[in-house]
Amino acid sequence: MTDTMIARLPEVDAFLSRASGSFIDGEHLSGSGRHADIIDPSNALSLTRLGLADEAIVDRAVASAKRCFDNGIWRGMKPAQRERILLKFADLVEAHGEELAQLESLNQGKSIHIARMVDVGFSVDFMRYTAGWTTKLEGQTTSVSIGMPEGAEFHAYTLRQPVGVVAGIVPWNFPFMITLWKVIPALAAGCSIVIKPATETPLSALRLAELALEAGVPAGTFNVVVGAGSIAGQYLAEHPDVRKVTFTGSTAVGKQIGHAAVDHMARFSLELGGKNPMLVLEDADLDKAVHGALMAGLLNQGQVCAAASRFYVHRSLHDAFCERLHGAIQGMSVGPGLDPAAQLNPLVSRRHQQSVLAHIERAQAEGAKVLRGAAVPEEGFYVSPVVLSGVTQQMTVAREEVFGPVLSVIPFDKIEEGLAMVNDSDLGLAASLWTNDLSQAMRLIPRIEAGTVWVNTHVTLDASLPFGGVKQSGIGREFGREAVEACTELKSVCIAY
Ligand code: TAP
Repeated sequence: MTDTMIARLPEVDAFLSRASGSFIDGEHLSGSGRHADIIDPSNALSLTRLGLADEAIVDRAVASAKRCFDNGIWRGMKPAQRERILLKFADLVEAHGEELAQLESLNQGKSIHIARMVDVGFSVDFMRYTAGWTTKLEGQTTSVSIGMPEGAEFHAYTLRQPVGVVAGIVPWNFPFMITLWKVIPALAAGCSIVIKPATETPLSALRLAELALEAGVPAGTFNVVVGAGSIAGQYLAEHPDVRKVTFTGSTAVGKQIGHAAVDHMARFSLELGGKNPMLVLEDADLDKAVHGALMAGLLNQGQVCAAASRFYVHRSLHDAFCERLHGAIQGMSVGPGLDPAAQLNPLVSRRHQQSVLAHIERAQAEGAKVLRGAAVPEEGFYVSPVVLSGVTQQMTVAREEVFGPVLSVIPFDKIEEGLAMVNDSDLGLAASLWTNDLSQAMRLIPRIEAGTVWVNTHVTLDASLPFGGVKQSGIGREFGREAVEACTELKSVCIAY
């Protein structure tokens, strides 16, 4: 650990003493009587204690969102006015960027650099881009051929209308950013929203709800319920007044949410993580591939749905690739997120730390060779990163999402063999291909089973590029026009004259 920790801003401490639980109708609300400590993953100490929502509090949040939707206070505004408010919200997030980055780093454990650049920096771009769709949603006129009654003429068109109350259920790996991925498309479409953050990481969503209010988003349009997934989350997904559920998290919970949504015919989108491969061809630039692998595998300690965790490397590069990855992870400095010199930070929780350690033990027991990284402190939820060599497709670590700093390397000889292993997964969120052979890349891209394929890069997202999975990685897309349209219903109108 280094002695370069940055000082906490007074605004962070002020927020920690102000937050009390959920945020409904523009006010903090302490909850049902049950409480949870919100933990700093670097030392396992409590940052604050929040009241937890039960079903009655979820009812209040949904009722507040529905009231705002029904009275048209938000959706009835001129689109340009809503766009201006969302842009002001983005300006406020930018102006409070350091405070928000510190809050996210403290609660999630992540590096302050990532919190500043990715969580806040990317989110501000995302907010501005998505706010722009507010004024660009449109239907179409269609050329109908209706033949009766005789002599009648018709004018027909489609109308895009906000779907109603949206429920957003958010995980703990990028709580700030993923909250905004749910909130901004919903608000741009004219919906109101109830966010349920992960119980471990609710702080940034609560602060965002305050800033939205300050920007002019009417009270009740953006509510946050802090409560257990099995109680508040499930009840929210099942709520008859919720018209769309958007979820990011595990495949198992995603399926339950999909079923709950279908039961009351709510629309739903599910972003369910991945077991994402990197395919390094014989001609690849090894320096770039190693650098890319470290970035793709260890960003946020590997707690990234799009992280690379299976590395298929041509046999001619395999040993050098493993050696260089191993060298890099041994030399990493370790410390809390608020230590700018730390390259490796704690995982989000004791529960998740134990799950990742169990995956590493199991991989070793199944025959993988474990190349360990820098030593980590016992205090806090750290896991030393590992490179696993000698991994086979059948091993659990090659098949299940670990969501931690665990890089499994598997050699291949023929491209077809590498491609077959890339596609040999139930999951299909993202993949990357490393080669300088343009024709090879162009031939392989359509054959890779993933929602996103990167070439010579990995985990590079943009607000304009739809993001989501195929196979067990989910249904629907975040970002771009698709994310906003997914918060609308298409109405067909046919006028006889
Ligand atoms: P999940 O259980 O899927 O949690 C994600 C969100 O769903 C949290 O807000 C959680 O609330 C809520 N939730 C849990 N059970 C629910 C239910 N029955 N109905 C409605 N909402 C519910 O993820 P996890 O257990 O925290 O992590 C498990 C694994 O999921 C990880 O190891 C990783 O493999 C994967 N994961 C993937 C992603 C992405 S980005 N795709 C993100 C996180 C985790 P609580 O926090 O209160 O439980």
